[in-house]
Amino acid sequence: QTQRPPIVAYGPLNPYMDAELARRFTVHVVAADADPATLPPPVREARALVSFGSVGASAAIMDALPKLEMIGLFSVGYDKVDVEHARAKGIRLTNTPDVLNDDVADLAVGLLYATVRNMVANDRMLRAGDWARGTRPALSGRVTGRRIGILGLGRIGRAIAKRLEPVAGEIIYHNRREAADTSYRYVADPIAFAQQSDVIIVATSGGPEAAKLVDAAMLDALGPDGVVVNISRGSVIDEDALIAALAQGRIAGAGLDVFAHEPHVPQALIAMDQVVLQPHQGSATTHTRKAMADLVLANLDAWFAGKPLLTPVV
Ligand code: 8YV
Repeated sequence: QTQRPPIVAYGPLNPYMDAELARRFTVHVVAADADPATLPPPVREARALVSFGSVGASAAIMDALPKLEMIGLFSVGYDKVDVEHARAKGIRLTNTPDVLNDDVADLAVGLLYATVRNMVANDRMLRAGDWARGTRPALSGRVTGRRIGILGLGRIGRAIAKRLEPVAGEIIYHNRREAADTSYRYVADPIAFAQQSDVIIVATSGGPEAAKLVDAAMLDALGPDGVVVNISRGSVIDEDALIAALAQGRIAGAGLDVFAHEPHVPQALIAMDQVVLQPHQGSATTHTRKAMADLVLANLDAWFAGKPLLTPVV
């Protein structure tokens, strides 16, 4: 039997992934918050690094692993990877696009309905016995007929738009550039986009270009009946501005799967009934997490067999 190549895995990831990695490699599991400078010599032999969205790969971990050839990321988003550093060092990077589109889009649509129809607040009041005691739940807004603004019409944004097409009044989108292959209406100016949207669904990739793209001005343009759903990255929304807009009724509600400082969620959001919160669950189905793991493994297998990477970023 040939020697199994050494790799580092931030983790543990999930049982399936951990077992499949262990069959192929000598795996050094490293805690996400470990100081790369203190990694012992055997770990420094690693030829690949497996990581996930919220940890990514810093310049420091790349520098601490002198034999690192590739990074297999267990997420589509690579905003926590120092991509320029990887490029400069000739380290390849792969992610997991497409396999998670459907489940992330499903969660976005679920969050939209749950938020607009007050489903979670009503569930809480029923469980508390208020309905039985005669409290009449407040009437809610509606989804059907409303103008849906997709912020970031990429792979996931399109999957969301497709699901909402049968019920939306109109679907519009804002990207940095107009997309060639869509009939949805493009709105180039972010404020005009928010003004024309009843609901904004954030589906753009994270990273510095999109940081705090949804700010106080955009929320005010969305207006008091407006709802924000975010399944992308918490960094895309100015979280303090969002909390202020919700608290002052300048927008109606929010459905959030992602936050600026996960797993920390501001107490102000937790206390709000007009907000539906999820602990970053977009891709978190058994089906999709296996598909993501298989894609990471296929990229690693390709690399160590000298074949082209399946889903390269760098
Ligand atoms: C997860 C994600 O956070 O793919 C992404 O960009 O945000 C997620 O699927 C995650 O990295 C899974 O471990």
